[in-house]
Amino acid sequence: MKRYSAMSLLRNALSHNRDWRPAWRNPEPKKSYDAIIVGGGGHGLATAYYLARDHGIRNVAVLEKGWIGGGNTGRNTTIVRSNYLWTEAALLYEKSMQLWEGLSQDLNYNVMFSQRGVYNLGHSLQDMRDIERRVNANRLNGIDAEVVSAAGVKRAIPCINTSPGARYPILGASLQRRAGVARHDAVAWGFARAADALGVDIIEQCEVTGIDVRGGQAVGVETTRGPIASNRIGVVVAGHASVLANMAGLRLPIESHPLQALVSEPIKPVLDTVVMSGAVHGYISQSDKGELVIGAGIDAYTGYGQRGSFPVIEHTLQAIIELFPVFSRVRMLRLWGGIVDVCPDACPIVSKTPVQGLYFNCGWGTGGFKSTPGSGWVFAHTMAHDEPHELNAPFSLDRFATGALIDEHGAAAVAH
Ligand code: FAD
Ligand code: PYC
Repeated sequence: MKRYSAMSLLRNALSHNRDWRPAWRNPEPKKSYDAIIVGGGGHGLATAYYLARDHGIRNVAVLEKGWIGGGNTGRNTTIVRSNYLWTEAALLYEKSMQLWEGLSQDLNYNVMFSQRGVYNLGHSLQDMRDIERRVNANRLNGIDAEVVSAAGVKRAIPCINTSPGARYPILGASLQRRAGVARHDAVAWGFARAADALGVDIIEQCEVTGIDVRGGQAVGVETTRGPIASNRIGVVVAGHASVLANMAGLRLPIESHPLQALVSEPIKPVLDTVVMSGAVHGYISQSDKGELVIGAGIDAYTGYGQRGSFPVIEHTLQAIIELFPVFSRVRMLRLWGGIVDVCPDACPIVSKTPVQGLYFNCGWGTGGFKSTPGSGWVFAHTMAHDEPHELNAPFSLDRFATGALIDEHGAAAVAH
């Protein structure tokens, strides 16, 4: 892979970037592929990368209806952590965390993974009991986690309000020090460039409009750029999972909801960690540009609009000001929404389907950015072997028939 030196950057700048090669090609779709990935978000691109790198399946197309990373990947608030309660979920997210820790080196692309820690605040005795239970469960699974007192929270985050007189007093928190944030666009671009270098065709402006199934076997897709054949199709379209499932005659236990986020005007560095509160219901970090990155819960209604309603924004900012009265005069700069795909147990589906050769990876809801590399890694395994990896076997579709649900609502952090 080509590395750019300071001299070559200077040469490119002086030549108005005339000789600068695009980071990935812009190929015409072929008539058929060994594997098709529908959806060019982080998860789809990661799947293509690991299919090519680890399983030698390189004749792969990623079909994206818009531009890569233009879905939830480019709209999320980038919190990465692995402090889930149940062993099945904890191990899956921890696999992802370990991949994050080497990702910039793997991809030769700086994804700006910053392990600045994530605090989950407790505001009642019951919150603190839940926090202790989760910290203990995490440690039993080999995941770093600790309980921090209110005084410890104040020492680490001087501008937070830990007054015992607050409406929701902070009694303590869980802390995962290896958790943090990353640069969302860079994750999509890094996986795209690395997958392209291994021969994967990334095809943007190519919407899948139908899935062809013959005799119970997936044989290809209809797209806005013509039909494309393949007997191995992975669908990774987040908020549109039910729409794609419907094309193959399947129904998924997924609801699609808007989830919003907003950023403030840039201010000087005041917050060098990530703070989340399930009870007050808001979360906040500060970006490298100085903007406060803020979010809360989903909009309760279902829909496909990439925007939400004003009451949720008002509630979100009330929560943040409750925790940080000092931010009450900071002005908000912009807000946006994505469409998240929510499962009844707040856990994903990474699974084979009743249609042979058709695989779905969805249901990550409000928390799938953190799992981008891990999700791609297990999904590539599932598609390559036609069998789930042991890490994603518990996340198969059949859990909704057997009842083996993995309830992670408590760790999902953003209520849904
Ligand atoms: P996407 O990035 O949405 O990719 C799916 C792609 O499929 C899209 O690009 C879309 O255009 C494409 N597509 C859809 N239909 C078709 C079609 N018919 N044909 C071709 N392509 C199609 N998670 C965290 O872990 N931490 C967070 O802090 C966090 N914050 C969030 C904040 C917000 C506001 C939102 C909206 C989400 C947040 N999430 C967070 C969740 C996270 O963003 C998602 O779970 C994750 O990014 C999903 O990645 P993906 O690649 O599956 O989906
Ligand atoms: O899953 O950690 C998370 C998260 C934070 C904000 C949205 N999702």
